[in-house]
Amino acid sequence: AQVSITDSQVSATLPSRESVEILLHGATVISWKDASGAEKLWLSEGAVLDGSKPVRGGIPVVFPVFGTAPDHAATAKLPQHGFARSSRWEFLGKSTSESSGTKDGGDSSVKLDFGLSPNNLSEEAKKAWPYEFGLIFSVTLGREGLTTSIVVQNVGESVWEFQTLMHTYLKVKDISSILVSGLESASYVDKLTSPISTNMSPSSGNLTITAKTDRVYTPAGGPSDPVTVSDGRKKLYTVARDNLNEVVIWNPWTDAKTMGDFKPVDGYKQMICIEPGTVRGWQKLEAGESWEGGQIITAHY
Ligand code: TA6
Repeated sequence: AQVSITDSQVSATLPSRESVEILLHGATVISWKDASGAEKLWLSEGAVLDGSKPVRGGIPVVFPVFGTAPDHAATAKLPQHGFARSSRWEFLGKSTSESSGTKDGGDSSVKLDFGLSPNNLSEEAKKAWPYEFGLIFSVTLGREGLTTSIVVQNVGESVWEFQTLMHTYLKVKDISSILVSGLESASYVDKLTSPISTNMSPSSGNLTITAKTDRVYTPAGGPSDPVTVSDGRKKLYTVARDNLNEVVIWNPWTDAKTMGDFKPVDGYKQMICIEPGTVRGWQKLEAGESWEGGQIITAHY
């Protein structure tokens, strides 16, 4: 694999031509292309990439809180979705693997590791969340897909708790023909109702996106049931989870026009956010403990 490192990003390309680009800002994956060069992630044309704000698109890393949690004392003072996506991470290194099956030889996958700890945080973030933590975010580019995983370590003396989520913007041709399956008989929180309601999704049928959608699903099958995004009968993506109990489905629909960095304003027709995470309740970490979770995205086209 070819890996190039600049002051702002790390890029990797496999011998079979798949590629990935990750900004050190937020350890945000901003591009994932298949062997033909087709981009799989949606990135706003108005995305700010200079580190001054979270990236609108790609795969922002959400930690230690999903959304805002005004009634959760430890994270109430943090910005929406926490500080991980707004901090400058360190590139820790790469490792490649060569599966015997590679016909043309060469690496069949490359793993890129990124680290975040308190000394990477702004003073205000450290004051707002004064816990001794370590994060390792890994991006593994393979021939069939992309895996992103996070290891959360409590390197301090006191217990603390967190939420984490991978806020993945998947690229689609036309949202009006998209079907999402794998959420049958899952309970979900609909964030667009007030008061916020908890519902059961139908035991059959696919979810279609025909308006603004913002739902936190907890699939009944546990933290590994895959979610599949199809365009009509054609499978586009399968998103499997590892130790992440929830998956958030979001599309801003015409509210996109209220977000200055969401460009073009009708770009919501070309994206769907499928966001694996652990966001209902809090993961508790005792001193010295660590926790891992991840997503495995397979692109079928
Ligand atoms: O994942 C869905 C969500 O929580 C939505 O409620 C919306 O706020 C979206 O994240 C984007 O949040 P952001 O802070 O990136 O604008």
